[in-house]
This record gives sequence, C-alpha cells and structure tokens, in this order.
Amino acid sequence: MAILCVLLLTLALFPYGLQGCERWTPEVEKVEQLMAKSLDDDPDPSVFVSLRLLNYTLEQKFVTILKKNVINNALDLTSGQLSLYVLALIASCENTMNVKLDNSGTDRGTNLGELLSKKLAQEIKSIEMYEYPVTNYYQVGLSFLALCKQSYPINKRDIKTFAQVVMRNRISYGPAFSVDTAAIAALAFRCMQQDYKPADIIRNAAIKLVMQILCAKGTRGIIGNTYSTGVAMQALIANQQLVPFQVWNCSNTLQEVLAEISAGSFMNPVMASQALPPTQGKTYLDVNSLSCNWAVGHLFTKVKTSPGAFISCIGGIVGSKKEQFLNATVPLPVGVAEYDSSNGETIIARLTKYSSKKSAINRELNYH
Ligand code: B12
Repeated sequence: MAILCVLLLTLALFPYGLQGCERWTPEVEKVEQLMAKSLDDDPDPSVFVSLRLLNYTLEQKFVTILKKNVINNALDLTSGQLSLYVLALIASCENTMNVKLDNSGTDRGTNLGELLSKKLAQEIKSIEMYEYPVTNYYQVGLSFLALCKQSYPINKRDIKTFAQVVMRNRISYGPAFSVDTAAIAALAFRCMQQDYKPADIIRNAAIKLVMQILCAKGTRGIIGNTYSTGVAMQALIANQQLVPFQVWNCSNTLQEVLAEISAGSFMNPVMASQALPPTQGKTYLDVNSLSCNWAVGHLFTKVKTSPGAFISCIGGIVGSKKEQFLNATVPLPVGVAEYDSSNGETIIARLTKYSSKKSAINRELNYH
C-alpha cells in the first residue's frame, strides 16, 4: 500500500510553488512569548533557533550563554544536540568553525564543524556495523543538516550510507516509520542538493522522503501526528519543487497547526520551536539568511532605595531624579520593579526636556 502510494505520487510529480503558507495569529504570538520566556532559565538551542527564524528581537547575551554552554560541553553533547547549537550560532551570524568567548589573542577558538564531523563519523560507523546509529536517525539527519549549513566537507561515502538508510525504509525509531525523522532527513538532503555529491543519490533520497512524508498526511492536513506536522511542513516547504500541488495543500496543514496552537497543544517550548517557524514560511534552511540586530541589553540601571528599585540610568543616560514613568499619560502608581506589564505591551523610554513650553523629545527607545 505504502509502495503504491509512493509510486502514484512520483507519477503525479508536478512541481509548483507554495502559496498562502504563512499566517500570524495572536495565539502564535502567545506561544512565541512563552518560548522567549523559557530562554531565561537556560537557553535551549532549538528554541533559540526558532525565535531567530521568527525574527523575534533577542538579546545578544543569549548568544554568549549558548557559546559558553557549547564550548564547555561539546564533547559530552550528542550529535543532535551539538547540531542544534551549530544551527543556533549560524542563526546568530557566528563563525561556528572558530567559536570564541572573547576576542583576545589568548582564546584559540573551538571548531564546531570538526567536532560535529567526528560525532557524525561515529554515527555512521555504528550504522555500518549495527544498522543503527549511536543516537537515532533524527540526530543523524540534524548532523548532516548542520554540517551542510556550515558548508563543512562531508564524506561522499557517509552521504551514500545515509541515503541507503532512506532507500531501505529504515527511517524509523522502533518499528514505525518516523515522520519527524524523515522530515529532518529531507531538510538535510535538500540542503546537500546545493553543493554536495553524489548529486543523483542526494536527489533520489530527497524525493523518496518527500513522498513518504506526503503519504503520512491525513485528510485534514496533519502529517503523522500533531508534533511531527511542524517539521514535516518545514520539509515540504524546503522541498517545494518536489511537491505535487494536487497532493498537498499547504494551507490545510497550516490551518490544522494553527488550530492545535490555539488549542494549547504547544505549551512545551521545544515542541513549539519545531512548529512555529513553518507557520511563518520559515525552515531550518533559513538560518544563514537572517540579519543580526540584537536588542540592547542592560538598559535600566537600578539603585536600591527603601521603597524598592529606583531607575537611575536608561540606555547609558543618567537621570536627574525627576524621572517619571507613565502609562499613556497617567503616571504609574507603582515603581518599575512592581509594575506588571501586560502581554505585547511596549515600554517606551522617552527622553524629554522639561520646559514651561511644549516638551521636546530628544530620543526614544522602544523595548518589548
Ligand atoms: C528518537 C525519539 C525517541 C526515542 C528516544 C531514544 C533514542 N534512542 O534516541 C524513543 C523511541 C525511545 C522515544 C520514545 C518516546 N517518544 Co520520542 N521522539 C524521538 C524523536 C524522533 C527524536 C528525538 C531527538 O533525538 N531529538 C533531537 C535531540 C538533539 O534532542 P534531545 O532533547 O536531546 O532528544 C531527546 C528527547 O527528545 C528524548 N525524547 C524522545 N522522545 C521523547 C518524548 C518525551 C515525551 C520526552 C519528554 C522526551 C523524549 O529522547 C531524545 C534522545 O535522548 C522525536 C521527534 C521530535 N520531533 O522531536 C520524538 C518525540 C519527541 N517523541 C515523542 C513521544 C510521544 C515519545 C513517547 C512518549 C512515545 C510513547 N508513546 O511511548 C516515548 C517516551 C518514552 C519515555 N521514556 O519517556 C513525541 C513527543 C510529543 C510531545 N508532545 O512531547 C515526539 C515529538 C514524536 C512525535 N511527533 O510524536 N522517542
């Protein structure tokens, strides 16, 4: 049945461009904020990548924490975890081949490409010996993807081994076909279609994966289950030149994902991180086409006073002890430490000159 489905879809192959595959909703924004909040504990690279793809304004301090974490733990990370750090740092315009915490001559830098390449070599060796990787095929896919995004050399033989896994229907965990795993592999093979060889083997693996993903689509648009649909959508968007338009209507899937988001199925930031980017037409392949405008950090300097924190300096500008915080034109009834900002509210620090006439606005800073 599955073979017949793949065959029919292959015959019906009519390339087309995807349309109407992006929609911003208040629920998407809520989940985006939930992801952003989760970074404060310890930034997860998957959540960070997702927020970067969504164009969410982040503070650069998270990049420093990610760099510290990856440099200190690189050897202990699994191939997939290291790959997610690589993607996060690429999305931050960092040179992953030479990651440094400071620019003094003493820091020799860490080559994450080299480390990841070694981890992938172990995965491939395990596949060749035991027909299963050290971790799982999802992480093997992430490793190929992250190496490709760094334009790091990948052994032709390793690509062939992974393609063979695909062609022999071994993209699974346990006995069942894994849509999530196929999706990550499809993103990796799409990426490798650009500059890697053997070209025909890479293309055939991508076609097979796309067809398998399409065969996992339910009538309403969910692909696999709720939690695989986001990554599957990413795979189909990235491989849209292989998607027959009669077979997949992206907007049905988008609608289902948005409905699940509204129903509260994505309160786990990592699960949300896989699903949100494709709702805005973005995939992991876009990590290297983002601009790096960081939010200014450490904006407010506070001094301790008996009622609580008193803001003495904003954005490097020292106050005159005459500052006021207003909500619209109404002075806040509490200090900033106690002020509970509501969702989506923007704080504007507006520097105005007090004068008997109209106040002149010198500078305006916006913060979310
Ligand atoms: C591989 C995999 C597994 C492997 C993990 C072990 C291995 N050999 O690698 C196995 C087969 C054991 C597994 C089991 C389960 N999995 Co699983 N798994 C995955 C998969 C495909 C990749 C995970 C991965 O490597 N990520 C990349 C690395 C870098 O990130 P990581 O955080 O280090 O990965 C670890 C965790 O993801 C953890 N893990 C795997 N599955 C689950 C599930 C839950 C609920 C938790 C908390 C952790 C967890 O194992 C990974 C390897 O150490 C994901 C797909 C996806 N979209 O994320 C599904 C996925 C995470 N699994 C899922 C589920 C539902 C399960 C099960 C609950 C299934 C079940 N009914 O028994 C069990 C949980 C078992 C348990 N002990 O708690 C769901 C989670 C949905 C959700 N809302 O949280 C996903 C998203 C698949 C899906 N689309 O439904 N899984």
